[in-house]
Amino acid sequence: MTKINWFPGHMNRARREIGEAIRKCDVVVELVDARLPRSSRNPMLGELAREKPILTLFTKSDLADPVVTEAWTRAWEGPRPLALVMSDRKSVAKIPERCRELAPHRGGPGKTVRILVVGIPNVGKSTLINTLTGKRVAKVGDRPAVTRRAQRVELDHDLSIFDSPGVLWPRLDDQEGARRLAASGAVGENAFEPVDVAGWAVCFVATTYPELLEERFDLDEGVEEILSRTSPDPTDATRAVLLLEAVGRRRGALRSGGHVDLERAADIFLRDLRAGKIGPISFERPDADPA
Ligand SMILES: Nc1nc2c(ncn2[C@@H]2O[C@H](COP(=O)(O)OP(=O)(O)OP(=O)(O)O)[C@@H](O)[C@H]2O)c(=O)[nH]1
Ligand SMILES: [Mg+2]
Repeated sequence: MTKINWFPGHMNRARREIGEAIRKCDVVVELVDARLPRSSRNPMLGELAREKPILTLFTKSDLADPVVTEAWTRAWEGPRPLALVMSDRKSVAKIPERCRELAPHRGGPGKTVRILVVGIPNVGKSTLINTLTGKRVAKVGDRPAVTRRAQRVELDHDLSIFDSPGVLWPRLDDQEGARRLAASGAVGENAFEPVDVAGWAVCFVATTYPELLEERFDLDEGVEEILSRTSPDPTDATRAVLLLEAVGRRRGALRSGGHVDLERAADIFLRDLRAGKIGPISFERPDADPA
């Protein structure tokens, strides 16, 4: 397994800039990916935010397993997180009230509750800001935007939001979390081997959500069958290869001689997984060993 080694550039500068932005706000809105709340959380946010209240939002909850998301919101320390879809106006409409509750000393004339949105790359920060403001203030799919001078946009007479989010870095100290991040789409494409990450992910889906995998790819050889004759040992790649081959064969990802093109099969699988086409899938559970 090739090591995933990725870091958003200029981390120290990002850390300083976010520290400054946090000082100018009243509520920090922290975005984590509902599919992997543990690994998509920034390890230093608590320290950076110090005494400022943090409202956690689980983004992309349309892509996560709702039962697991519910368990996560109950197990979370601090104010109960909201599980949302960032592009959905009704979904994000609950945020202002929660922010007002978290900053009761603010809200009078000249004392708007100032909200700062923070989170790791690709978690949905720009989408949320645009949905909340009803404007296209932040570029969706854009790369880290901390360098732009942050402006505040009024959300209401007593509430405002910075139009530039704070881009945080995820935890990459453990390789299993890094693999989950890569599978979810949070890690730059050049930092990992797609066949490694897709191989891990297809084994995870096969063991955790076998019926979703069978249905999406209409697998002629049952997933159970492949699982029963291969080892779950992650150092043995047989299971991953057989599953990716089954996916690739179904999608016509073949090379001359009828061999499956594993790289193409990996791309197909990861694209479907990230778009939610396989079904709602959570990569982490609150009760599992902290990884
Ligand atoms: N399915 C789903 N997709 C989402 C959701 N929120 C954001 N996205 C998608 O995720 C991708 C990244 O969204 P952005 O809003 O650009 O993320 P960001 O946090 O601003 O990313 P950076 O600027 O790179 O740090 C886009 O393709 C969005 O359409 C959500 O709740 N559900
Ligand atoms: Mg953005």
